[in-house]
Amino acid sequence: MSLWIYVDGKYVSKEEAKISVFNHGFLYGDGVFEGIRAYGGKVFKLEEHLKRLYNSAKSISLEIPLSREDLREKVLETLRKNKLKDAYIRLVVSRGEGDLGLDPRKCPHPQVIIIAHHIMMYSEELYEKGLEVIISSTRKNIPAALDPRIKSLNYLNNILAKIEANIQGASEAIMLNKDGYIAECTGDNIFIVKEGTLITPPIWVGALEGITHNVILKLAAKEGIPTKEEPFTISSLYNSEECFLTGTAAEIAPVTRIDKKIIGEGKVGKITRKLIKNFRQLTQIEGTSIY
Ligand code: PXG
Repeated sequence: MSLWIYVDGKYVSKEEAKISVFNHGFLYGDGVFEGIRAYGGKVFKLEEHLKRLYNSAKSISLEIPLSREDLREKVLETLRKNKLKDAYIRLVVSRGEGDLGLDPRKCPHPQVIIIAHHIMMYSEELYEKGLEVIISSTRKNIPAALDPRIKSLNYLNNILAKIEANIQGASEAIMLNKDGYIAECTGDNIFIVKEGTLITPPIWVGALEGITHNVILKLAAKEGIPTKEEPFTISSLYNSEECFLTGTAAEIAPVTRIDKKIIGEGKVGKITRKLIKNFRQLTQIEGTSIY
């Protein structure tokens, strides 16, 4: 059975889903995107993802050619068309087709693409054992150049960090901001536990305001786990009791080794386990119904 992909108002098969070589998303990384998940027939945090998409688009002066209500409906329709209940949804809005020249005025029709498929970031074994990650030498973009809050199609510095992780045989790369504070990973936010307190870098350090990150802060508060949004350094990270990453694709991924150093007791920590359990429960009960 073919996969149906929404491209500019039409559903086309995976084989037919093509974009122009003059699309500025392709030529210049000029566009925005979202990665969304559906669990058991419900889309998790759909409104939050749509809000972030429209905010990212506004920040780059990109007008999404659909209202938020229409786009929400198209996301749900794409899932129904593909008969999906558990899925990964990639929503891409690019500047659209233009010419060889970066002036966005040459692109009169921004393009909307919705792909709904499956995703598997890490094996179940890695979630049990914990990930081995590295600290990358590639820094985050400074907000004055490209604000990390914008979920744009420009992921090159994150990709460079990911290549460093690949070379070192690690699953992920932690990225620092220009001042050496821990910011986030290539596609995930980061949390540590210190003396029982859950700590995550404030968004201004240079991270995307992760939707999973915000869910975790709320779940921790509900459990009575103290939380703090506070900048921290490499040394604090190495000496943390627990560490985990959060993202729509990775969900909650425990980290047990950083730069070959063992974190805490070298296994998935108690607070991490609790939050994974609560997160999984939440994804099963909350969300926008597809059917
Ligand atoms: N930081 C960055 C740089 C991201 O790209 C997150 C943090 C986590 O945000 P959410 O809202 O997802 O909790 C992201 C999210 C992919 C993929 O295909 C990437 C993300 C999400 C889903 C899929 O690599 N990045």
